[in-house]
Amino acid sequence: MASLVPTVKDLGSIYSINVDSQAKRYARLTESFEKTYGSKPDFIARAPGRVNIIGEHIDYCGFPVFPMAIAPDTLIAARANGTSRVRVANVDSEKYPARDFSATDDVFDIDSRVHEWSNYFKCGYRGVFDYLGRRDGKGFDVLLDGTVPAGSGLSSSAAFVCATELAVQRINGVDLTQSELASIAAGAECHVGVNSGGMDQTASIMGQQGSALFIEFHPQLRATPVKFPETSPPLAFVIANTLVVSDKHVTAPVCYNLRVVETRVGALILAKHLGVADRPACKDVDPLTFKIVMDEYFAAQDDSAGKDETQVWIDRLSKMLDESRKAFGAHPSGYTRDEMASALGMTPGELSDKVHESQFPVRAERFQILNRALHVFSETLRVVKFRQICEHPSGNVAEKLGALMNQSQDSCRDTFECSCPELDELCTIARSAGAFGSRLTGAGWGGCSVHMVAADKVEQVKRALAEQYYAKRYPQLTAEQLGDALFATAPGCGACYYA
Ligand code: NG1
Ligand code: MG
Repeated sequence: MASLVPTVKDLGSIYSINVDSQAKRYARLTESFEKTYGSKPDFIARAPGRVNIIGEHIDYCGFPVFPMAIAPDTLIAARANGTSRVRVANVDSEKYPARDFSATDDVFDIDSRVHEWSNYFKCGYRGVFDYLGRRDGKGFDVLLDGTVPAGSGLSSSAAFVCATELAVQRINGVDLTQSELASIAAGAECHVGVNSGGMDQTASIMGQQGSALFIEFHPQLRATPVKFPETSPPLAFVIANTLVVSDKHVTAPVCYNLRVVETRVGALILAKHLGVADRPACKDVDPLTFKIVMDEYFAAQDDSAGKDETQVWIDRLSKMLDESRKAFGAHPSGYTRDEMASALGMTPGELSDKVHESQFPVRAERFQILNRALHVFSETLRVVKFRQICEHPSGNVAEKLGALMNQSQDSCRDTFECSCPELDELCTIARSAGAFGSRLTGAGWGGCSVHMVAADKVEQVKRALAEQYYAKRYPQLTAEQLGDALFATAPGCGACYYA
């Protein structure tokens, strides 16, 4: 069994950088825990953030994505306290003050209107017990140390919720599978008011050292490790944070949750257009997604004979792109609420219920269904092509993969409208400095960008970003802050325990 303070060798398999400082971090956390609660923790649970390489805003449409776990993470030091109270504290106690609540009632009572850090802990706790159908959770003491910057698109929230789940199941003597943990965590984040997909939680739980993950959500959750092609010099990834904080909690009604609604309404209208809306697979599912509509449309057709899996994807998605242009083409500048409702033969109130607006309210004059659909289907095409190039490399693989990342960024900026000037600027600078491909990662509207770079160009690209972006926009950054905002990363392993 691993010790509470992992050896440098243990850590080497998780953190490709700063292994010594990580060892000190675990030791410090154990010491602080002892100072706070009077005894050593029983164990430390760790869950990483992730960077999405390609496949943005398609997880909640049921389509596959291509992320990898990274070194920044959440550590939760935990010890059973023999009561039913949970005491949570954070090493950054100024920003995140200590809280105390009951494991049997309070964890089920989450006010999503209040931005409160411990809500994410409650989500993780509640997720496990909702799944078990019980309310008899045990109390424990918690000290948390997170290094994934909040609101940066690197999934600090998933790292927090997944680490919590790990701690909760261990304290309560429960043993869930990785798929259960990932699905529970994905569903649990809805309690903080975000109508999210399952990419982040799956990457955090199932991440594999040295591989990205091709994650499918439908018909069931499946994560296939995929290695990047071997090139000379090897491929490396640089993450650059705009330092524009995209606070989902605040922006959800006009950004993230609005996009979810636009794609959900799109799925309903497309199902009607394709004549599959009344089939049980579409009628009885909630929420209906573009993936389900596509599968249902092809269910009765024998379109895959003699084709490999990638070709089937490409043909089906191309057809969906054509059909989307037909289905939504009469509303090139968007739908009003009335127009969406009438396209579906519903009242605006019925439609609002259908997309769960009481839980996730959204605001827009016009809903851009055509553009959102074009992004979703074309982005999925890029994901399956990206995977195919990784698995069957030939020719200029780095250039091909980079081109797909650049096209993804164009689509996120122009068609899905989830970029921002700072993200665009980072991409332009990195490409000029030699990156093969550059794009935003995660939800967008701020947060981080990711750049695929030849290993021998990492310093050159970082220098260009430091001089042309950070020095100009954030001249006051210390070297340490710059290091947290701009760093190279490699695929790391998923959630685990120490001791
Ligand atoms: P981040 O970047 O963590 O806010 C969000 C969603 C993902 C996915 C991406 C966009 C959450 C917890 N995560 O990620 O499910 O939809 O945006 O691809 O909301
Ligand atoms: Mg998040």
